Amino acid sequence: MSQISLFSPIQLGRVPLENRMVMAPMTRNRAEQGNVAGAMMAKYYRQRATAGLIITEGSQISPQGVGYPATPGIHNEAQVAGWRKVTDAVHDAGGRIFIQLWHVGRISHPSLQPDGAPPVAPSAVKPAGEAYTYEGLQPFVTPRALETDEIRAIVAQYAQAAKNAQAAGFDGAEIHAANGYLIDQFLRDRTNQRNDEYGGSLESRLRFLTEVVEAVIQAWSPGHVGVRLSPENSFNDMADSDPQTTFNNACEKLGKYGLAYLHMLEGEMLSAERKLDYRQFIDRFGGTYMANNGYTKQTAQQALEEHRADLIAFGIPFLANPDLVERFRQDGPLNEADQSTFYGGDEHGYTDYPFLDKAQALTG
Ligand code: 8OZ
Repeated sequence: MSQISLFSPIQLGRVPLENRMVMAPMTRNRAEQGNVAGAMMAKYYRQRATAGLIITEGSQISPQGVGYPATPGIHNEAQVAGWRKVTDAVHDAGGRIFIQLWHVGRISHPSLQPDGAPPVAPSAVKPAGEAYTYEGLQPFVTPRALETDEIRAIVAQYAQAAKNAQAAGFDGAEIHAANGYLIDQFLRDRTNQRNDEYGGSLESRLRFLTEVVEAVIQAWSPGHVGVRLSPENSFNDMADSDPQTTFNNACEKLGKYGLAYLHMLEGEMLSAERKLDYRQFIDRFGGTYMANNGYTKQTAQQALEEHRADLIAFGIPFLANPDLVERFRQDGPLNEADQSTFYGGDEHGYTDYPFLDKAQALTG
């Protein structure tokens, strides 16, 4: 019997992939003026096109969705044209690429918002901590709770962003419902204290997610759409009183749409520990499951063999090793990631990580 390996192909919804190694979405703060993807981003993603699938950094669905400097958007023509350079570069190198659709909700700052307005959220609950702004770190402010009608308008913006992504040449879209951003703020009860149809009961907390999913699959097709969740990640001051139940229900609902995949950030960001029972999430979803967070070649291979995942998303390893697939194939050495160049800056720490094969670096 042939073993499933990281290097075996897989059909991801409507999209065939050459291997099961996914480049995880990572914010790199290198968009150009107007939050437009430029040539430097096209080069970075092209260098990583041997991943079975690339998932881009979060890309805002609206000006209100912005939470960090120099992060790309997908809500106007210039941004679509910018991303077209990226998708062309990746496709030219034989890769596949999904865009991650993002609205940060309360994880923003008036200085990043249209007209200097406060950020929006399900409820007026201020996150602990500080926002990354163009003027440096500044304390978070109390967000404004969205009106019910505004929520419906944001759902429509997700659908439009998916159409824009299609026009930009992406192979699909991942809905970012993880890590304490807007959709996650609706899912978890620390941040959702509403008592309309979008909060109160668990059923109501799940409504915004399911409406966004329904709008996006209608705009594109279920086989081109994935969703990312992070049930126990406390990043961005998040918590839920009963995460196993909340996310069991979310996974069961998501399982009914025939999505391309469910992408799970397991555990706390950058930790190997898992407190929740992910088997319950996998079984309730029932479709293609992409695991993420702290996997090595060995633990990834083991997860595939034990049917704890169908694909593995690698973040920092892909950031620092454009040819991670080849390095894993050869059991080659890995470059070390330079944390000081993760967020913002130029080509340094972005497009200058070396390839094993120096000739490849020149054409990359
Ligand atoms: C780290 C720094 C900035 C943004 C996420 C988009 O957690 C992010 C992010 C992570 O999904």
